[in-house]
Amino acid sequence: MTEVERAAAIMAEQAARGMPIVALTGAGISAESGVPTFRGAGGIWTQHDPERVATIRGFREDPARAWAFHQQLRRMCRAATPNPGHLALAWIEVALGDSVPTPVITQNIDGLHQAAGSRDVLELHGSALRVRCTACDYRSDDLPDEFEELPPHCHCGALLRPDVVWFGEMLPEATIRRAHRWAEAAGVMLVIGTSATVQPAASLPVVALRAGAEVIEVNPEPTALTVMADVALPGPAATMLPALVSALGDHLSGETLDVRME
Ligand code: BV8
Ligand code: ZN
Repeated sequence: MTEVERAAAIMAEQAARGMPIVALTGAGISAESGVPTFRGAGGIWTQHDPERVATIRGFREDPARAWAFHQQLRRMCRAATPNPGHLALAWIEVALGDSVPTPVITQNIDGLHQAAGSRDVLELHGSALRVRCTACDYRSDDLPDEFEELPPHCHCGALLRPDVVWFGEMLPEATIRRAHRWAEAAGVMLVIGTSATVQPAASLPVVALRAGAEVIEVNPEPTALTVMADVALPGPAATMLPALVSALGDHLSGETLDVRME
């Protein structure tokens, strides 16, 4: 039995018991959509100092500089389309139907899971596509990518900011609470494309393991989680996840789930 088949058998068994199949994703699942990862070769943090562009202090120091970075990020996210990895997760949701919860907890801010059709996406770090006011409760996810002047201002006169969670900022309370609950309830946690370095997201797989979930990691590189995972699938998400879904199909209603990923 290959590791992909073993992972599929674990998912099928947990799904048959109605146990949630919870995905936790990081920047790696969007790599094959052309959105660069943050760490590792060519990562965003090798070209930009997160202190200056991804902290509230850096924003306050020079909002135009932070906005120039985020404007670039927004452009890349807007230009990206879901890859077979995103589509495979949306397929799992369809294939398992309403009787098995399949939430997607993501650290990503690119909106690609929603674009792929996943319906229960928890955005731990917000969205690069959404903008909010630093003073009033204005929020929008359809402002133009190119603002005439940087930094952009709200109609109330205050500065606008990307609706993302910067380092040192709290995650949206309700979202991280729900993510914790899913980690505790999970039958399986698929941990895909994350270096498992940023807290508190990186603690979710440990919460799941402690609560008795089986953890399947999809990542071409080993991470701190790999030794703890029940199955490690060492490859890119856009290849591994469709293979996993096809193997899962062999277990569901007996025929191969023909997951055509065009
Ligand atoms: C918080 C928005 C409470 C950015 C991001 C000391 C001082 C202050 C804080 C801390 C501290 N020590 C720890 C902390 C907490 C800090 C933290 O964890 N720091 C780390 C770096 C040590 N966390 C926080 O600050 C969080 N808030 O804790 O508040 C608090 C407050 C004050 C003090 C203490 C606590 C907020 C965290 C959120 C930060 N915002 N993004 C923006 O857009 O402006 S984080 C950033 O990292 C992205 O969101 C990203 O998603 C996230 C995690 O990275 P990954 O997704 O894992 O991506 P990465 O590039 O790292 O890895 C990619 C992986 O994919 C690799 O493993 C690679 O092998 C793999 N891969 C590559 N290709 C593929 C692939 N996998 C599959 N397929 C492929 N094809
Ligand atoms: Zn305002």
